[in-house]
Amino acid sequence: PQTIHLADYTPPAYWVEDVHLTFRLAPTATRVLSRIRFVPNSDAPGRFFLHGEGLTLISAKINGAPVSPAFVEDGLTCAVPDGPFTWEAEVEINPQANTALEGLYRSGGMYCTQCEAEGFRKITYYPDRPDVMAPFTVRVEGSDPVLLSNGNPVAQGDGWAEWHDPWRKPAYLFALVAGDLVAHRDSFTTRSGKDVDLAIWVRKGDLHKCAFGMDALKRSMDWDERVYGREYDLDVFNIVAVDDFNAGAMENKGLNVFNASAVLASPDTATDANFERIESIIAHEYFHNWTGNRITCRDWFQLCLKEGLTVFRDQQFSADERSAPVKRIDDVLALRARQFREDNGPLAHPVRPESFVEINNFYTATVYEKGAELIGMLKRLVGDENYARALDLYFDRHDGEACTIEDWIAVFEETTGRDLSQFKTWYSQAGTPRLDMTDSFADGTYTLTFRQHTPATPGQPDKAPMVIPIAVGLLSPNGSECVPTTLLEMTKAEQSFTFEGLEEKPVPSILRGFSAPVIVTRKSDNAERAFLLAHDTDPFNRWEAGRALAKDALVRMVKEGAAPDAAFIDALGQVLADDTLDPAFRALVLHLPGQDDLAQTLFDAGVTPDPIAIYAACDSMADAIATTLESQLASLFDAMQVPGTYSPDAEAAGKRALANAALSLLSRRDNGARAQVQFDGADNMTQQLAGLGALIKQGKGDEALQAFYEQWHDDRLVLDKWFGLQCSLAKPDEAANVAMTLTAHPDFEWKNPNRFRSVLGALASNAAGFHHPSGAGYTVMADWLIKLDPVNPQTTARMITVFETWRRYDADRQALIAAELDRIANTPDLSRDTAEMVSRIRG
Ligand code: BAL
Ligand code: ZN
Repeated sequence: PQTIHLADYTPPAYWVEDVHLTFRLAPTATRVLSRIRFVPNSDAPGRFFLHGEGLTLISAKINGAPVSPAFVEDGLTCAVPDGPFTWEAEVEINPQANTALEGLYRSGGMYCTQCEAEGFRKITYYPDRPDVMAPFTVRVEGSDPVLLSNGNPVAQGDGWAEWHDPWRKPAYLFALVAGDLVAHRDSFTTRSGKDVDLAIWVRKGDLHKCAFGMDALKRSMDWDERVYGREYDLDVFNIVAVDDFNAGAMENKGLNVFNASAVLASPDTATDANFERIESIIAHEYFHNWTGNRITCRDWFQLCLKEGLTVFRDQQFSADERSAPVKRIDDVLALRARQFREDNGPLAHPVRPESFVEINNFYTATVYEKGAELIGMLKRLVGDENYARALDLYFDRHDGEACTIEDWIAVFEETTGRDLSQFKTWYSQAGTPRLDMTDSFADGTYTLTFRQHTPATPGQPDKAPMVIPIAVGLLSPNGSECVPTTLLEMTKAEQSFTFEGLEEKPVPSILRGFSAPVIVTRKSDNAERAFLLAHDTDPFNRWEAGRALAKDALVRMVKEGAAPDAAFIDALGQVLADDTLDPAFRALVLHLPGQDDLAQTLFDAGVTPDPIAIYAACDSMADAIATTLESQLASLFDAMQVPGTYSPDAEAAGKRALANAALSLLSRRDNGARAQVQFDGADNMTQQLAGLGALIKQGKGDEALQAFYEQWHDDRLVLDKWFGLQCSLAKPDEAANVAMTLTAHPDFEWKNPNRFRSVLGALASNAAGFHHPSGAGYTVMADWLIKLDPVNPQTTARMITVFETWRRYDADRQALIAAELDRIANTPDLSRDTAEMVSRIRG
């Protein structure tokens, strides 16, 4: 397969002036008629080429005269006139056979599309690249009652509907949906007085699950007007829920298509975490209307231009709607769990990659989450006002264009007069910088000295120093803050900063709010951590101090066979007792570090991690916490019950999170008694699932699992939870077997990505089970990846990242994983997606 390089970018030889499409829908033989007006690009003359994949060409014409194009790799070419011309084609495609869920496909009896990144070429012949933008007019003909496409509805009749999208867009934002759907409707009046019809389209039985998503959409529209000055620009905004979808959702212009799990929620079927995720994904897709759609990417190497910025914007939105400190901690937890892991292994790549084989493999945590961190750093470095001015300039200057990271950086340079060339290194250099720190105090002057170092990553042995915004505060030994948060700008490999006029040596609180995506390698002692946990005014660092205490205690248990640290448990008790602290924050402190996180920490410390030993340490720490803090946890559990009708708001969800964290520990003491009561009496999914999880962990879940199945087997999204919980909570010895048994269950619809992930993804999340020394977890995973690859390469290639950390482990485990990776690699006709991933992971 061909490797595509950023350096090889050339502009398109032909622009598209407008596009007319007619779809004659039929499950196995849909006809797509296109009429496209092309104009030569006088700046970059070249061959006329249209992408196309898996299409049957019925006829083609240029300016009305039949032509016979030449088929070349990935598409066709044809002799064309000098000057503008009209291309017409009729192709046939088979949506029913499209199990890859890219292009036009069938899901649950409806038609839907997914075109990002390169799916439109599976619909018709077209210059399928994001820098070719055009207005689209689409006629949909079919027997379904609902026929949707992008833009505004123009006309409709019996068995047809016409849509026009006046905003020039790349083909990856094209969408079509047809089905027997019903709508949850509402409306929004923009600040300039334009009325927008809003609808969430679902299957009939799901209508009661749309209210929260609609509310989140209206709040997003309002927020984008208030905070970014961005108004919606069509008469309608449609969202459709589909069961079979590779990712979370897609921002198609005016017609967002959502994985049902990312939009449908009712109190009895969705957890607090589900509601929160739905709110952020609805916001994310809506915000793309400006950051992604009105201003798009010149080429796929610029993916972070829209994704990093849009993730940053959705994170800001959630922080405003909920608790900002809790949101920041959650975001950093996710960043460390997914992006740091990626940066530390064979899949490390820059936020703006420089080459790829299959672009679908670069929808990664690095592009998205680290991309968002770069926006946050930029905002910190230039200040809020300059950030707002730079964004205004970006929208004014580039509306309707396909842009690059250079365009993005330029608006900041022009707004501030600052040279941001060093900052750009964050886009080109892979790997997580390590930040070390030493300090000294003499004559009232406190000096902090930082050293930065970024480890080598594939293809990048040597790294340049980065500009790192380090937010620092200083605390007096009595616990009061003597220097409030100050932003230090580190630009060199080693750099010192001084603070004058201090009476005594302060305690530093560094990297407040996680001001840069780096790993602080400085080893503070536990006394300092306990001090910061008790006194830091920065909520993030307060949590971070508790996290460091927990990690230190667990690492000593694994490495040295130490007993659970009584001082840590005592400090935990003090946080739990502090009623001034947000319950959601206390719940986060109560959650022990994840087992994968501990494995990486041990590996970084030069210790080969043993997942079984890590599991045992976490288990015995949880026992010790439950025993020592039992009465406190019991009081907390009672105090945090939320009476009355369920509401997914942040305050109630925070209380439930704390109560359920307590429940999980208390179940070790009461043998699951409270969990059983909660499960039996629950009137919402958060409580029901927490009860079920606690029972499973105590080995008492059989009856509850059966009852849960009987109650929910008709609800696909809830049934995913039933599958997932059994795999993620299975004991290490049993996990592979549980997964294998569940894959034989009649409800294991393995071609549905959500269901596939609910078993195989959940197995991988069970670190000790997946990495059981028998290798059974690896084998069941590889068996299923091999089976899924010909059906759905994208989901396979994403799932294979479960093996990305394999070099951390001992020789026996490495040999077992290598054998499975080789087995996958040697599978005949492996997809380009999976072949690229397996070769990068295997190295
Ligand atoms: N653009 C793909 C889905 C998303 O990031 O919103
Ligand atoms: Zn996005």
